[in-house]
Amino acid sequence: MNQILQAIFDGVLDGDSAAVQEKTREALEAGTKPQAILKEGLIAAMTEVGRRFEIGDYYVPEMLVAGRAMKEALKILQPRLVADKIEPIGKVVLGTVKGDLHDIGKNLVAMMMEGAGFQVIDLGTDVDENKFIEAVKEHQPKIVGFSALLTTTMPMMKTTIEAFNAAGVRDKVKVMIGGAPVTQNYTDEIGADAFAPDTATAATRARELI
Ligand code: B1M
Repeated sequence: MNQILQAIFDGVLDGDSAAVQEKTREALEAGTKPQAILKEGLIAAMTEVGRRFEIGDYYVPEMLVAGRAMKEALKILQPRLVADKIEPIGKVVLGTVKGDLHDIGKNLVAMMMEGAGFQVIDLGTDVDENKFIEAVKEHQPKIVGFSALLTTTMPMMKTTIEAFNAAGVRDKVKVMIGGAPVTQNYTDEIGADAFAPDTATAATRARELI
């Protein structure tokens, strides 16, 4: 890893938002690809934050400041990650499921989908099944995406699909799911239409779905 990417990685681990922003700008000016900053700097650091949390080296406050540092850097990267505005090819409603407050991955997926030409309606975090159903009725999207980062909130994806069935809206949309604990097996098990392990795949799958 080059020096600037290493500094971004270290800055996220330290939760040093100012340093991460400065180094992200520096990296872009030096010609580093935004995708490399994202993958090798920011996402790699978040993976390490998660590992440290798991072994008890980090606690929630450390995860929180690391998350904030990453979000600030994403604001700088966003215009470079999202292609120039093109004619929208369809609407996507996105949200993190009920009980879950993680939004960094979802925000990235939103960014990539916008880049792929979708109009994204982002419902935020802690979105219950009724809010998803209301959004489907109001916006009539082609795709609804659920994100979940916790094994305890992942079952809300199933609950939400069941609520879609009960409300008679399931056949009006394609459902895409993703997030760290989500797998293709789980996708098949709950009858979702697509799974994406990362943002690039999410944009590709979304295009395939419509
Ligand atoms: Co939390 N947290 N956290 N956390 N956190 C994890 C998820 C955890 C794995 C850490 C660990 O133990 N190693 C663990 C979950 C364990 C489990 O369930 N098995 C955990 C825990 C336990 C918790 C709390 C319960 C801690 C506590 O309070 N005791 C708590 C829960 C709060 C709640 O949600 N109710 C909690 C809180 C938090 C913070 C608020 C402090 C903060 C979130 C800040 C924020 O999001 N605004 C936080 C963070 C930062 C993390 C880690 C460190 C990083 C998550 C992240 O942003 N990753 C995380 C550890 C880890 O994942 N390594 C952890 C970077 C992001 C780009 O990746 O979100 O996976 P990710 O998204 C990817 C793909 O999954 C995919 O594309 C993205 C890009 O590749 N993707 C989709 C995501 N959504 C998609 C949707 C799609 C398609 C693809 O289609 C619709």
